[in-house]
Amino acid sequence: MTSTEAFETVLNETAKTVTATLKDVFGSHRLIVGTPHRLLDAMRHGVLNGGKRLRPFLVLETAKLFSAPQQAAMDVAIALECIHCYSLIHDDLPAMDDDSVRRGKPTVHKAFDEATAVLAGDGLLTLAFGLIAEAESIPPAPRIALISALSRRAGVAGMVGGQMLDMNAQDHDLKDIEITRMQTMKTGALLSFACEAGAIVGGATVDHRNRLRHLGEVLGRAYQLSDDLLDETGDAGAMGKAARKDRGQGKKTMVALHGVDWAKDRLYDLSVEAEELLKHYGDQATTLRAATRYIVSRSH
Ligand code: GRG
Repeated sequence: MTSTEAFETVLNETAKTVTATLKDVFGSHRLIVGTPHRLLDAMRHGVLNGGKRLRPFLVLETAKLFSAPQQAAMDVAIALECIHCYSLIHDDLPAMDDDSVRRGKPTVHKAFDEATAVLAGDGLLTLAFGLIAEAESIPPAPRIALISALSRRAGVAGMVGGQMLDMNAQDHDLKDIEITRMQTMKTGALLSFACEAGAIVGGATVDHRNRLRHLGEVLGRAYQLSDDLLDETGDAGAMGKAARKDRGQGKKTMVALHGVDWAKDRLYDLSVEAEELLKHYGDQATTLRAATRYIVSRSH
């Protein structure tokens, strides 16, 4: 078994636990009472449809560095996955990326309709903040810190703003620095929240919070770069080679701008930067090191 395969096994195990917890949340009294059936079904479709659960995994693993209570870490991990799934539902809409398949299944607007998909995304976004606000596993001060950090990272100066920059970029060429900014906001912001959240629930110092936020940013850049490399070179993964290449056509990416070899060198630089940050945590960070290698190597 290669180290990537070993890591995928660990990631899959975590994904199963996260999905089981999400099933509990979406079958709970809190959601069933008062939510229109069709809306709840659409939200379930957008959340319980597979997915690697990478963001929850990062919350849970970084929380372990500080021996944070597992329930507290899981509560944040679930909220973050709700936000990620909302972003995918909206990203797939005809007004945005116009995709009909997500995680191997029909997108929410295909399985339901566009208005329901918009509302399902809205429902998941607002639910996420409610789940953290009501999480009794987390004391009030870190709860507020989490809500504040998540609102910044998921919002207009984070993921939503990054998506706006991406939409604006459809009709004109972007410079290197503009692509980096857009991707840091669109993809990096939630990953940086995931890593920092572990430090927040673990009651860690500001230095740890900053370091782990930085780690998340580095992982976000690496994740986006490897995703763009997969689009450029095509890959016979879940999506299939032709679909991958087709999806990558005309996209404003660093790989399109600088080429495949440049991107591979940059991925190596990012893995070194992540290793440096993880050195502070010694053997406790073994799984996070494996996560870094997985993110960097999934495109080659
Ligand atoms: C609509 C506000 C709004 C934001 C959309 C998530 C997003 C922002 C856009 C997705 C665009 C994209 C292809 C980004 C690259 C990173 C990536 C591959 C995200 C998909 O996340 P994964 O790989 O997916 O973690 P799973 O399905 O495993 O959860």
